[in-house]
Amino acid sequence: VHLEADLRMAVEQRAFELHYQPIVDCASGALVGAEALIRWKHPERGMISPLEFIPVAEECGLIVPIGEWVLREVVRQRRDWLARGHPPLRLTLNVSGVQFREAGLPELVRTLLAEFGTARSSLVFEITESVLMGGSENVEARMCDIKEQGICFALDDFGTGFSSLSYLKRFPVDIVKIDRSFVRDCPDDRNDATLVEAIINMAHSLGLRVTAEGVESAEQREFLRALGCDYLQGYLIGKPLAADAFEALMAPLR
Ligand code: G
Ligand code: G
Ligand code: MN
Ligand code: NA
Repeated sequence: VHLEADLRMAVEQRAFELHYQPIVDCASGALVGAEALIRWKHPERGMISPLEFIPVAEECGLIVPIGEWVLREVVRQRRDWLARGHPPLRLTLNVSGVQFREAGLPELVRTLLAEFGTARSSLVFEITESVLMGGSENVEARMCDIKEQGICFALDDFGTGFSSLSYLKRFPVDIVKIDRSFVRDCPDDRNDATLVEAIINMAHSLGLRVTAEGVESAEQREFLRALGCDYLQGYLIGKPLAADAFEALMAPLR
């Protein structure tokens, strides 16, 4: 009930942190990136999951300042890691539909990239299919505007929504993230295994890269490797980690 009021205060006090979940190259196992995932440090309730507060934030508009904070924080974090000699990883962040449609987003991206001197092709915006569904002309123009600044787009939770193949063709998406509900029962469940194979082949034939989410077993990893999946993410690879713990993970790569 008081979530919205608490959230408003959290925005003012910057009571959020980002955790980073590693993403590896499927063929080599090399660390290539991380997904930034927001956490809310609530004074009484402890860490609150985004599943609980992002829908509230979208409802009341607070997602705009929160999303701006996430973007700024990712860009700042990337610069600091590079300055400390860590490898140039590709950082991905979730962009909500409300934030994506905000008039000021392309300008914000421009400002932050200039301010932090971020190299091209180092950031990925994860959007869901629902974002592509409203007003296609505007959506496409906006994606192009943002992509011109070197940012890539990944289609998150692929397979769970309307998953129209025409979206993949029509919009300038670079990466498809196969939802973890399809990966979970692979390779034993033949239906899921067939679907995952079909998504990978279709994405590749359209020139897109594929990230499998929710990879939890070595068997799943080998299955995905055999299918030529590009990137892996999931508890087998690593859980989301606080920034300093993630930095420790990168240290041997320096
Ligand atoms: O990390 P976790 O499993 O708790 O994330 C739950 C959900 O919250 C995921 O669907 C994820 O996409 C979403 N999420 C995590 N971080 C962010 C964020 O910074 N912005 C938005 N809009 N969604 C996020
Ligand atoms: O919707 P999105 O893909 O952004 O959701 C990411 C969420 O998935 C994160 O909250 C993260 O904690 C969760 N997650 C990441 N890897 C795994 C995994 O291997 N298994 C399960 N069950 N959840 C995962
Ligand atoms: Mn995501
Ligand atoms: Na997802």
